[in-house]
Amino acid sequence: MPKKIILDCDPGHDDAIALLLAHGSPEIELLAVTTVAGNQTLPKVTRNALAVASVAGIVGVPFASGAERPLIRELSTAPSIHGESGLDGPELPKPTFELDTRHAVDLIIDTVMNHEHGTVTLVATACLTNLALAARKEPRIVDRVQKVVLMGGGIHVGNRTAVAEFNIIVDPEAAQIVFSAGWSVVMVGLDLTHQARTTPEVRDAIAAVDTGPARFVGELLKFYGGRYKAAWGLDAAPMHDPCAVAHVIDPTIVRAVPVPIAIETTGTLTLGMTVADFRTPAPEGCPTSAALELDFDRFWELVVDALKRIGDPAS
Ligand code: PIR
Ligand code: CA
Repeated sequence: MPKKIILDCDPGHDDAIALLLAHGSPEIELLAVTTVAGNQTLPKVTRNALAVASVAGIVGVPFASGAERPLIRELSTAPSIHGESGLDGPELPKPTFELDTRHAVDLIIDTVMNHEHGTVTLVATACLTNLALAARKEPRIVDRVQKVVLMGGGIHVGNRTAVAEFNIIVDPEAAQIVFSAGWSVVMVGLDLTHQARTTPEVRDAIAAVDTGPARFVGELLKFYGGRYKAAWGLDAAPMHDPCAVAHVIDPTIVRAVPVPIAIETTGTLTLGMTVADFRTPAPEGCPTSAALELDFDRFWELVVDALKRIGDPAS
């Protein structure tokens, strides 16, 4: 049985690839896609999600837009990595369908409530505003979802500050709600995603797929890689968001260990830090876990195979 997921995202180059991976993987049934302001403003990331849907030939999946700003703080975006559009590089095709008329929070709630108990996984690759609002608006979803798998945080390293990762620090109060709600949370943070480097061999393997969507990914990687090189001096950019989808596909590829994790919401130097407590073995039933170890070859094989399966939807 494929895993049913809702993807909450802010495309975003790596979000776009996460969406392609989910769509092109038989292990995943994509129930809905929701957007939240983060990498860029809400109208931009929503348009980008629809553009990726049209590149990938996704049809019959509801897309809805959600929170346009964090719960309490001002929105801070990431144009230095993702550009002014949020998805700079390739030409973005026109959407082929319209947004669902519901707010993302209502689409998440309806989708979870309309599926059997314990069958829906929430995959979040952006800040956690929509998930926090959904958990507050309809608390029954907390028990009902199978788990939350999110790209965010980092135990040993940050990217927005020395200790905080972008998706968490943009809306730390939302992250605190999500991490402490009681549902099972798998944190796929920078400890893991910094191992998923887009090496020249990986770029060649994607180029060899030689389809419209694969060329689209190639152009995304060119822009994103260039920005990572300029900002971080890296020759092979880390590919964050698809790692969360890969964990759902096969948890032996993105391996997580149970550990209590709390979110810092008041620190002056540590705001947005994901504080993991490794002092003692995790207590029985610990709801949070952290992904620490990536099977690099099998991860990229998933991405390449998904692109092969997607083929050329336009032709
Ligand atoms: C933000 C991101 C990626 C790189 C930087 N420097 C900033 C976005 C990605 O979309 C991913 O979800 C997460 N936020 C990584 O921090
Ligand atoms: Ca993202």
